[in-house]
Amino acid sequence: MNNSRFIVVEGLEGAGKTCAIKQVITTLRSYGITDVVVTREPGGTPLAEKLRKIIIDSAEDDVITEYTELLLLYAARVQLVESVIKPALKRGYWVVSDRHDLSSQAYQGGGRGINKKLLKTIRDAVLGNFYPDFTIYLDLPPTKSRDRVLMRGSKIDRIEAESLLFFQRTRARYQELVADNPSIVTIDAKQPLEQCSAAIHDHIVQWLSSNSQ
Ligand code: Z5A
Repeated sequence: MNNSRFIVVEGLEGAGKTCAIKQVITTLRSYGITDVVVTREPGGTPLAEKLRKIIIDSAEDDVITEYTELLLLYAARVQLVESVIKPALKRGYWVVSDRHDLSSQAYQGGGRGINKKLLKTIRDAVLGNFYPDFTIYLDLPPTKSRDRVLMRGSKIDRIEAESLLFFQRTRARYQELVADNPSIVTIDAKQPLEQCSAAIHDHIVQWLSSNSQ
């Protein structure tokens, strides 16, 4: 039996997921864990990357409905889980993902206001008992998230263009879900990057040691 694990980094845009993933990999490496596959959602396979483009691009002549968005996200997720994540875990690789199902619970459930029961039904139907082993949630107020996205200077995509209220609802749902789940830790993403990285390192170390017994 191998002891590979699935780790997810979550949070609003600009929360620092990219840096957090680098820190996770560095910490795992310091424990001799070097077989690591890094992926992202939506995306991570050729088909899921095509779906990502459809999901985040604006289509003025054919506006994406909330349920279309939701189903596209799950289509991309299932493709990634079945063709990349599960096979990697089976081969003994650790997997680190930039977002996973918690994003749908927060953005589509909180931001869009899609019914929680419906989300759970879809999740359970397509993912069954597949869950991350450990999730790092980077908590950032939407105003700060917006500042960082604007500072980045790149084109604003369809979801990033949503209102501040949308991101407030998304963050509130993240906070609600995190409070309920002991496999998720929260990092204050307002802190300077070095402090975020140190907190991530400490949480991973703690989690690894509590899992090695
Ligand atoms: N989405 C969804 O709705 N439902 C779902 O189920 C899934 C996704 C899976 C694409 O995701 C969109 O899909 C996303 C949610 C939706 N849309 N929105 N809005 P994505 O993960 O690809 O996109 P993103 O969240 O917009 O990525 P991002 O902007 O790259 O976020 P990040 O990786 O967390 O940020 P970063 O690149 O690490 O940092 C951004 C900048 O902030 C950069 O200049 C950093 O240097 C700076 N930064 C980061 N941390 C700090 C700290 N601590 N201090 C100061 N500056 C910092």
